[in-house]
Amino acid sequence: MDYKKIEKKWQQKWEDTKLYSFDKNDLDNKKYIMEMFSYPSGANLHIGHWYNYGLSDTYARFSRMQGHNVFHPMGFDAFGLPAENYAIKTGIHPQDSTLKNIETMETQLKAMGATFDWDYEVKTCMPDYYKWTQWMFLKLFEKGLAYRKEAPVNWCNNCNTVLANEQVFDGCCERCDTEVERKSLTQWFFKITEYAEELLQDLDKLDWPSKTKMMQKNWIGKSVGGKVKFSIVDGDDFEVFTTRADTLHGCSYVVFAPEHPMINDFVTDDQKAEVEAYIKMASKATEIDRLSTTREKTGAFTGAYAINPINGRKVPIWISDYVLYTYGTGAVMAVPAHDERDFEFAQKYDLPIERVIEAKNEDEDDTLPYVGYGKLVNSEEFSGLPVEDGKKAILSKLNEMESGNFNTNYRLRDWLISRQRYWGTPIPIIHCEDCGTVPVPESDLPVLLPYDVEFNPDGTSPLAKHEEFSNAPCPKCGKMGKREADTMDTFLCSSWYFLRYADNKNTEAPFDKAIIDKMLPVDTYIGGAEHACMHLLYSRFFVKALRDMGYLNFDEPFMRLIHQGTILGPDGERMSKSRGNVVSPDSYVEKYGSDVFRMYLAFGFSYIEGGPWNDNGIKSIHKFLDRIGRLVDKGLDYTEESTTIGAKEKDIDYKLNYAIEKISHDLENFQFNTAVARLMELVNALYKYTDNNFNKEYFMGVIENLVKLLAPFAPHISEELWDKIGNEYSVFNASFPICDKSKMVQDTIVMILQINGKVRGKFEVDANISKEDVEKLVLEDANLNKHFKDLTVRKMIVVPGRIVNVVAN
Ligand code: ANZ
Ligand code: ZN
Repeated sequence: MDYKKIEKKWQQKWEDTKLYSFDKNDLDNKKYIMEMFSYPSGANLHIGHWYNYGLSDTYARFSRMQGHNVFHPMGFDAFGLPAENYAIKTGIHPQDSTLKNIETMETQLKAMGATFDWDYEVKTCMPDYYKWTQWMFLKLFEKGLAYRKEAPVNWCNNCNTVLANEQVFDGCCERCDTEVERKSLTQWFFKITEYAEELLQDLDKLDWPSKTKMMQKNWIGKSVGGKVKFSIVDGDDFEVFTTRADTLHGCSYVVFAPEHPMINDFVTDDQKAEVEAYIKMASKATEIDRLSTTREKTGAFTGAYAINPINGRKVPIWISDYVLYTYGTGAVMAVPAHDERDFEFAQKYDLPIERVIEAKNEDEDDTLPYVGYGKLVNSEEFSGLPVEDGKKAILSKLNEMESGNFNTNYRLRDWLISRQRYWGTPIPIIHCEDCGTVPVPESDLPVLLPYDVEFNPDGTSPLAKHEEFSNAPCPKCGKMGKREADTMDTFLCSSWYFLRYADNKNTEAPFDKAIIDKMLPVDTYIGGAEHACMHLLYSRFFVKALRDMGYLNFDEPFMRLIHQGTILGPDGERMSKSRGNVVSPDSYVEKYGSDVFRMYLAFGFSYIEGGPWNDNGIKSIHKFLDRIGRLVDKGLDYTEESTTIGAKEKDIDYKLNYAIEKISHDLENFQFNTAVARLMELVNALYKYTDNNFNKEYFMGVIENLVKLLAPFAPHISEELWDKIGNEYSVFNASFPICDKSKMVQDTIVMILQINGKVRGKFEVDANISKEDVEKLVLEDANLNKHFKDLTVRKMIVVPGRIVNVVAN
């Protein structure tokens, strides 16, 4: 078969007949299947695209053939840094390169033969889309969920720009390798922390990989602890956050994060120089570095002392970057005997290490630092209490003393959404001298992103230099103000695109509530695991916030989540240009066509796991498809007289239904490789069947089912074969075979005979035979009882349908 010709032909027909159009009038029967949309890069589709999109398309086709009204849209995550960096390098405007890349990718995705309904496409860089991203911002702003504050950000002194956390590698700028500094700038934030508890609780509702749920859980990082109030000798009070109030008697010093604004108030003149030098040095480390447990602890003594509220003891105040300013209260009570970081720090700076917890039972090793949950010692009246009771007792004593209280803390931070970049959605805000931060009225949206902008990075937001954009009248008082020049993090564009898909042409609203309440949540979402704590969390936040504002009626965006694995280079390493191990799909597709390539990806890897690339199996898939083609011909060309239906057909019935059952199960679970293996077994059995004369009518019935089973994997070839056997267009309007269980009961089964646990023979019995009859048969049948004729039978154990074990001596 000329696969490439077949592909062109059917792709054309699918397009002409709008085969994959979603039926808007049948929303009750919808099934929303989507993949994470694509970033429009200039290169051709890589193996990852084929793997992600090709195989989820197999799933979408299967669902469609099962009778679902499948909604399978595609779009482009089109704003962002790569296009801007490419522009800085080449001078090609990001808009021009992006739109061109989108066009190329659309063509390529169509050539893959995927069932996307392009009528629902979204492109995040188009005004008809980002108008509504701006609308989202305004709604969050109105609700108090978007706010502006000064915050430390990653700053590159060479590129003169803020960098996202993901752009910082080992503390250095990804572009120029300059050491990144922390700098305080006024930034926009979304208050995702307001939803921390619900984001945590609702994970239980989701059919997601447990590892991903665990990652979100840890990222949200709930811990229940208390705040304890200390006072500074001759100074103000401050609070520390602790989950181990029971260890308060062992606090031998306290530590402030270097960014803590109080430090200035209490640092002594003697220590000022050292403290300032340390603060400067610490500002270079990223939060990720600071959280590292292996990094050597550093710090400086402030010269000041604090009073431990539980016993009035005077303890020194240090600063160190192992304490984060943004977590808890930004200050900790250090208990070196029972905390590893404190222990390390105390050893280095020779601070007292005093045990206040000891193991409850003697077998437990409690050498210091002991972080276990034993009982309190050296803790005045609290000594002897188990840790949990000690915590409560100490906190309630402090409460009486008004020095402490219970409190829940989350590691999750508010989401920093502003970027000092050009190629993104403008933030719809005008700064007015008199009125302050004024939102652009909804009727003035979109705030268009101007084209003629100088976007070479020089430390200021590119949009600020565009006079026409920048100067705008205040919507409140009319006085000239300045437009917000920062753009939005592109993760904002992708936090709601699955909502827009459902109603992408709406010009009045981002979407119609009635429509999306029916079409959402997404039933199955397929994409990479690397998005666990960003996109997948942000989208959940958006849905919850929109729900609370009354724009939709569900709690979660993605009910089921599948992560495809990664295809690695042949060397087992991640494919990358610099390693030179990138395998391009192009030559394979050129040589074998899209069906063979897709089916090979299905067969050669476990979808969820991926693995190193090899093309060993691709030829055999090619042969396999040819073989199916010949099998169909064998049936069509058969001119001998048909045999009568009998045992052979019964056997094929069994194998066909077995294949149907397994393949359906495997497809539902994204286990494509085993599904293809079942298909191969079936084809082998059918070849055997046609070795001798057969029943043509019966055989063509089986072939029809075979083609349907093949269709999700090799859509073009199946459509061609479907047509060839004289069926009405299209195989994708036909229903996927359903397993007929009655055909799967075999009349006879083979049982194994064991004597004292050793296999001695096999025998065939009626499938429905009773235990008693099996025993009788074994005792009476000469062929069977000969194995134990010289022994006395003591016992007979029958495992129905499988084994008889005769115990004899
Ligand atoms: C005293 C103590 C004694 C602590 C002990 C632990 C063990 P989780 O569970 O992750 O929330 N901590 C508090 N604020 C911090 C900050 N801003 N930066 C770094 N560490 C901070 O961790 C809570 C514990 O982390 C708190 O309990 C505090 O140390 C520390 F034997 O207080 B603990
Ligand atoms: Zn004003």
